[in-house]
Amino acid sequence: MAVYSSQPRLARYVNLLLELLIVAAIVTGLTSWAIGDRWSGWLVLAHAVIGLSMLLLAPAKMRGSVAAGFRRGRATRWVSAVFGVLVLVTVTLGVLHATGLWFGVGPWTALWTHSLFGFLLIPLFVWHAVARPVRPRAADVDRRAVLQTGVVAGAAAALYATQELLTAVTGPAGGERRGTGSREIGSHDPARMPAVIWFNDRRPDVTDAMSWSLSVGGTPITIESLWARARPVDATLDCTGGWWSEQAWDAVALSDLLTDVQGRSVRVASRTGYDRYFGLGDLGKLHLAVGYGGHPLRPSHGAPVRLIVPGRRGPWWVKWVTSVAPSDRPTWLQPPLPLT
Ligand SMILES: Nc1nc2c(c(=O)[nH]1)N[C@H]1C(S)=C(S)[C@@H](COP(=O)(O)O)O[C@H]1N2
Ligand SMILES: [Mo]
Repeated sequence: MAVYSSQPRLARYVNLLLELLIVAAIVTGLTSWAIGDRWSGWLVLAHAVIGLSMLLLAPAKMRGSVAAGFRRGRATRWVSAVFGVLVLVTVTLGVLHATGLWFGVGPWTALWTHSLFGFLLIPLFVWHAVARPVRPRAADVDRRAVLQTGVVAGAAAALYATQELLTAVTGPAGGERRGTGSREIGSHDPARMPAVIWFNDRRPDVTDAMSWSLSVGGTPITIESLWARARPVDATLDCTGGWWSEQAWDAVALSDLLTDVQGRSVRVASRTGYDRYFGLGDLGKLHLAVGYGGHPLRPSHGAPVRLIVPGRRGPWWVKWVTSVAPSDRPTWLQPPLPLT
């Protein structure tokens, strides 16, 4: 492994910084995505600056260890190349999403594809970190390194500010952007609101809403009785695919239907098997919606009844709900992506 420690200082520095940036990008990306609205504005800002820093370092990386790696000609150089290209494509998709220059094709929105590639990057990153370890020397972490890092971060922040200013002025995307980075579509116009379903899920055939079977805390509840109790609740569905839409949902608070819950969480399950577990502290936010703007939900939007969770991202908004039940499962014991 002498080769690595004999790398020039600048190449070592670039490699180390890139590695830290990728970890930071994955962490900020995943958390901004998982937590909902509260801190996501700051996380999205950090995520953007991290991504742009990686772009700025790309030329130095190409001149340094990429060129050297190709000269060495190991068979696995192609895996490294795929990794590098995937990083560049992922960051580029992030920029396309943020600027609205390209929204994507159909369900393959720029942001969704960005996240998918982000997930694919994780194993490649781990492989790369093990197979091509960066061997920093104690002397590398000096004033010069701190200064260089400051310059890279400052340049990336300036680039981001310019990018945001240009998009605000020229507005290629249209649609107001939230702190989460998502853009507005079809608010108070459900016909224009997109419908999103995971690849492995399928919309159930609902022929008769009135015979839908829904049980809340073990008690059967009819759609009719939900309509009778429903009140308008303004809430914003913010899909991780990069769009948001506000509707006046006709909805009933779960806290009105479910009292005295015993257990560690509440499981909300779809007829399709898709489910999410919520902490008991979240119960006040959860609502069962049967319509929007006084009209019943469309089949693709979860008819006859779906969950709405103000302040949480789209994946939590379970559609075609058949059961709400207390559970002993802690909420952390669920996949970040609902796999049905
Ligand atoms: N049963 C089920 N519910 C689901 C999904 C799904 O695939 N299956 N997708 C979720 C995601 S990712 C989002 S963004 C919203 C989309 O709601 P919409 O189709 O009404 O826009 O539903 C959520 N609820
Ligand atoms: Mo979504």
